[in-house]
Amino acid sequence: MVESEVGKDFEDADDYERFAALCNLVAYRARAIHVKNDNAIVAQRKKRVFYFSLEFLIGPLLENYLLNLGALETVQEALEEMGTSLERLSACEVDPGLGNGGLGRLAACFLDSMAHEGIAGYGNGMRYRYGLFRQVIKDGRQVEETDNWLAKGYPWEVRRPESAVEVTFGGEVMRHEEDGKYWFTLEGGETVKAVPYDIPVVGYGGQTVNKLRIWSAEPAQENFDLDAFNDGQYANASKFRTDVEAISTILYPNDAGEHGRILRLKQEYLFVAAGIGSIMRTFKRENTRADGTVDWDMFPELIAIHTNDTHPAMCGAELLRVLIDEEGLDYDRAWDIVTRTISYTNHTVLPEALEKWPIDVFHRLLPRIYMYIEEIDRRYREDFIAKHGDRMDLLCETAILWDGQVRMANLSIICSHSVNGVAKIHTDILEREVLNGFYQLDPEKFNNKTNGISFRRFLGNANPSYSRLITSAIGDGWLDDASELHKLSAFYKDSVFLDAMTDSKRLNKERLAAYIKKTTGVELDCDSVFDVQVKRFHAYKRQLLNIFKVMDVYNRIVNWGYTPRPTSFIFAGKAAQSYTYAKEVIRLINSVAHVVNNDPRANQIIKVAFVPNFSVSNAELIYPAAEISEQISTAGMEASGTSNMKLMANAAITLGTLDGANVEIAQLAGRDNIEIFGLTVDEVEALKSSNSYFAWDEYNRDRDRLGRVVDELIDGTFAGLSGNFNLIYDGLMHKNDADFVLKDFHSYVDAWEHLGSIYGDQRRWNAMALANTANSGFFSSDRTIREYAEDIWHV
Ligand code: CR6
Repeated sequence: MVESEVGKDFEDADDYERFAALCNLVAYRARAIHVKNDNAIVAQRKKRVFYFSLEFLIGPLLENYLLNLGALETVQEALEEMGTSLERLSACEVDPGLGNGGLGRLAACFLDSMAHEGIAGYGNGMRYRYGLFRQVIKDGRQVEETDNWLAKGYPWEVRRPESAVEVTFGGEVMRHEEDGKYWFTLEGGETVKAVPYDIPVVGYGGQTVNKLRIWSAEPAQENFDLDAFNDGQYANASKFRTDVEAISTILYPNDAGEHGRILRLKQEYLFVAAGIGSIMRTFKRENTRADGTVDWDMFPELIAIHTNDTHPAMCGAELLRVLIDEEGLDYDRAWDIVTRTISYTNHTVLPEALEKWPIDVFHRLLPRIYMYIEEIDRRYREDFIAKHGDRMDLLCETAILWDGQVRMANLSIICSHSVNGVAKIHTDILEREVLNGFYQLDPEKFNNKTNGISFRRFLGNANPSYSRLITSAIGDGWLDDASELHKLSAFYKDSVFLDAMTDSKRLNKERLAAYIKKTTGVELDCDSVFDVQVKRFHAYKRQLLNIFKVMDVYNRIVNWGYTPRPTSFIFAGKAAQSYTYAKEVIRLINSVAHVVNNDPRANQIIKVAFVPNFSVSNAELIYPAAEISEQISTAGMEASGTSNMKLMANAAITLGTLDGANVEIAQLAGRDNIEIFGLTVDEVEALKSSNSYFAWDEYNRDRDRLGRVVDELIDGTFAGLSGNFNLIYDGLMHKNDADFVLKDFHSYVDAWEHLGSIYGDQRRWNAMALANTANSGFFSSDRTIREYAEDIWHV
């Protein structure tokens, strides 16, 4: 294979060439299965699911695909015989940063699970030229560098120019009339070519291979200006190409936040229009009758389109446009097809993340789509007034066009037959508050689908020592069906098993410590507790609360001779490039690390490490080594969270608030096996609505510990690396601590100390940790996908 792939002998090929050849071999096998599956889908008239998402954080694929094809061990052995190793070759794999955080990784886990469940499920996304930025830390600060993930090419993708779709922006809508009939066309505008790249998605068991299709924007015609080029104006000569390609150049680096850029709107329309164009083509090929007519009634029977958050909100309007303008269906029939085909998941309650676009911008960029949105809105209002004329308050809340803006969540909901949240408590909050208007009108449309994760990747591949231990105890059925992990409950009192857990954790801690030493220079003590908070940086996720705890522990060690359980505090995560506050929290963590790690009075007891550039690949080193899982968001703010599930599966004990999926973790693991602290959702709501929370009261109540930590933000204690932290100080003391950091401080530190007191009894600790793994099976994305398949997609 190496010979034919790179034209060299195996001996002469370098690691990358060998790696690429191996990928090609796997992809070759995968594509053969895919073609077979595809033929069967057509023959059996099986329904296909298209998962539209602007983000897919797929991570490295090689080891995962070998595991799924049942070839992991064989390949490992073969490579060793050839004088190399799988570990060495997979180290060459890039980790495509085509997502921000949880939402993007969820989409990738869903692809894996759809393939595992034998569902014909396809991802539809964007092929960004540059992934999310690479984070480096300089003087404690996050610095963003370009992530040129395609520099060496990407061995898993296949370019499919023959399946390109033309997409038009701008232009003018013209009305035509003949014999009393009228219709519209779009004239002029800028037409770009969306070119798909396909990546195979290999399901566990090797029976199903689906694909992820990602789109790249290219000029529709080669508009190269030869005259300009000959004049020496090279940039002008290819300006058009550059403008078009800009559409698929970057992924907006924002997690759960609004993106107010016109290029973002272009991306949203491009991947929607291209995706629907390609679905249409296949549908028509497979459903055109002998007389040339198309069996449109079959459309919702054979196709489900799922919209991941509001980014694909235009799916409804685009499908309507194609069915009416291009296929000649009447409005009512087309609308019926739209609403029976589309479904929508909401991923956040943050008001700033509920996407809105100014009508004038929208109208100029997408005039025909805008007309359809206007029509959807007009009919919605008409129907609303007929049915609930006395509830104009609800109409303000639920209409699409309002206050000069297009409200994308409302568009998504109106075009969908199903709306779901991503954890029980999140769905409750949607129904009760954020989307209450819609819920009152149509409660049947709402349902919950608690998120899930891929156990094969995050336990199977990421944690080989623990996986082997689990498999030796209960067999490897858990890879196929994570609920089998329940069988581990037979080992809660098995001292041999519990001691083996310590050994496995130790190996993982050493592996992570070596990585942290290499990337940051910080040396961790593997006898200390590994306390981990890894996720995007956001005020509501309260990394600030965590570092406050570290500052307090440090103060007490240095001043009061306090000896806590020795602990390594490990942080990782990126902050959106423009999110100054979150970046200041990163700088604070690194500044505290700098002081603590260099203070001989404390550094034998505690250390702080910030792992730069959090990504799927280093996450796979971090989760298995964790012992405490920090899930400390302000109650009511985290829709679900998924690192909480990955850490639970890897036998870390959750220290968390009753927020997002933590609530379900607590129920499943049992309250004795998880440490809950802090305000509840109801308490947070009560404090907010009564305006009875005052940050200064908290500060004054405890000047010795909490007050001191707050003062240290601005008194120079941690200013050594790059200065004080006035912005954070102001947010707490002058803007009254919107995230209740001060309010939850004491119950949080107490809860942490309680965990530290248990840790000394390793068997007790491991039994608790094992109860977490044993009860984590519910959080398999296979389960989540089965629920989507049954309740929403009907496949
Ligand atoms: N930031 C939620 O905040 C959830 C994921 C996946 C998020 C997080 O709690 O687990 O989605 N929301 O459902 C958005 O991105 C809008 C996230 O990743």
